[in-house]
Amino acid sequence: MIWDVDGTIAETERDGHRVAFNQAFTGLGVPWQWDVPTYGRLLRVTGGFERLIRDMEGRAQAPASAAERNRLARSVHRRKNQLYAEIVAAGGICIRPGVQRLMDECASARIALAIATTTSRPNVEALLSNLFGTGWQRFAAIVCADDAPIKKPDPMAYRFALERLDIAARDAMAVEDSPNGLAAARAIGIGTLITRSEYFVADTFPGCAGICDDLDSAVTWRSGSAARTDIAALRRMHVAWINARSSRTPSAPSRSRHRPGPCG
Ligand code: XBP
Ligand code: MG
Repeated sequence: MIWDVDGTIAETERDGHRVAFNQAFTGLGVPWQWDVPTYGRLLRVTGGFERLIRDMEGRAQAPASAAERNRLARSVHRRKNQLYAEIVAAGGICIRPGVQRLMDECASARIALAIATTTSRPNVEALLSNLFGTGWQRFAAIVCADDAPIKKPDPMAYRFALERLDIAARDAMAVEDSPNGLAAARAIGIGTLITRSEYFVADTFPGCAGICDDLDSAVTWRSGSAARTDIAALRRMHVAWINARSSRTPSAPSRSRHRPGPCG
């Protein structure tokens, strides 16, 4: 199970990263703020640094030269990450429903857990150590923006996670909350469960393996549904997704070459 972080494990964006960006703007004398809808539009750009650059391209108050905008984005992003860590340490970000339970179920079933995120490592470490304590080292692979600089929707983070886990794409499942995250996992053939987050609640997610409002709520997939996402639901969803892919892709590896994976 390869987990996205922001929006999937916790609702980090509106009350975490966005608030920290605004505090950094104020502290550094940057004359603008990001309100909730503005940040929602900017979230289509993955990566906090890239988000800053994209926003400045359309702002009259932003520095004129690309070099100056780059410099400003670097210092805002650095300060934002410090402030984000403070928000997390103060208990400002909670784990989403069902995440801890499903991770524990995976661990009991000896299903490896991994992380594939476009977020910088310090933010991932701040969040996971706060949510999971010392147990956050339970992940067999953690791929962050620092490891995979080409960000989602590029599949680089997922490719590196598969390499570190030493498994094939069809033997993994991803858990994501955003269209860019789904596109990244799908691009290398990983079946993806969508757990809707507040900023992507209106998206439709064509091509996902399954979808739910959160992991403790009803989950549906191509040929079934369950009251919540547990290991049994994941296995059935994964099989349905593999079967649907095989019927669309005649050249897919035959069943005899399929190594049994975590979800069937
Ligand atoms: C997460 C991101 C990140 C976070 C902020 O996307 O796009 O940019 O918003 O973190 P995903 P950084 O959930 O798809 O991985 O400031 O460290 O980039
Ligand atoms: Mg996300």
